[in-house]
Amino acid sequence: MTQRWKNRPEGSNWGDFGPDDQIGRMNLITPEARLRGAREIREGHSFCLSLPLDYPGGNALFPLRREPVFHHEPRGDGHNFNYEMSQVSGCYCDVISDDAVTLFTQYSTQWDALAHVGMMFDADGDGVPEKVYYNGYRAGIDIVGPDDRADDLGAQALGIENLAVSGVQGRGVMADLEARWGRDRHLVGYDDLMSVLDEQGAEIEQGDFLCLYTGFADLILSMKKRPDGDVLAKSCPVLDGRDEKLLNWITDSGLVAICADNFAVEAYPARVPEGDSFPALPLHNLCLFKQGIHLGELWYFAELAEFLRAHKRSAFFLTAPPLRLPGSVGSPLTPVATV
Ligand code: UVW
Repeated sequence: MTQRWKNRPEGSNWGDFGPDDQIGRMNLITPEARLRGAREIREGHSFCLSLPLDYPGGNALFPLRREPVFHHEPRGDGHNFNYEMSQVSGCYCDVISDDAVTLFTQYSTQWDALAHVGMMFDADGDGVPEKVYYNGYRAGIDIVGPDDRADDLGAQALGIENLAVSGVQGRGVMADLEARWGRDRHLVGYDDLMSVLDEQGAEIEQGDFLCLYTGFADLILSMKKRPDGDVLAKSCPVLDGRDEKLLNWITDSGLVAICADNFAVEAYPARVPEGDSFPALPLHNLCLFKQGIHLGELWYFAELAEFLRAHKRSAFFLTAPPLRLPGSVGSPLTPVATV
């Protein structure tokens, strides 16, 4: 139990959940918050909130290349696929298939771990900025990359397995941005978001997951694994990470995560890169670095949104654990909504 910082970033909650905390605002998912979510189960229908994990297809969306994008290998070398157990013993009549998958953890429907985005920041107060993550965890010590030449690589702290063991369930609240803007590009700031939530009669309470339906994942599906980056960059409403009022509301709202059906939750790049140093992804900076708010990206909401519209509802019970992948900075997942 040692505090890892002397300087706490302005607008951060570092230390509020303890000096060793690694799950941030997910601490606000209390038994009461889960029960409030469970009370949204009224009809017993459920919806899959994941894209097929071989979507979007290609690399057109990503500022950082994520390769190999998705590689599925039915182990067809005669040992693992359609393997006749009679080869082990003539008495056995079973036939068994195995396979392997290689996938960038942030390629398709995913959670960002708190180890995904940090910042150059002077946490020691010695006047020298260094690479720091949520709650003061350090690059090279806690988040260890190949260049660090250490034995134990990966997120030794803040990895996605911390989220997996916390039990990710609670009340999801949909902000149906697609209903307002369709497939038109629109930068959604605080006033826009509040107006959509008001119109839906939706309210975010402490411990809720905010889910943003923008239509982006539907557009990706329609491109049949050949995503057109230019079209996607000009389509669909997306949060405006430059809007300070929006960022302040996220801080004050008590929400535990923001889950969107687009590739970065916020518009990227947020602004033209010139002048002083600033985060390319200001909403990631607030959420992952300062507040410990997990981000879900490339989720799939079309059928759930249709149901909620038809039933004039906005809330549902959400179950969304990541894979328990030790040391990983993100995870694919298959979230489920129950209504
Ligand atoms: C980046 O593209 C940097 O991150 P994310 O996958 O969180 O959008």
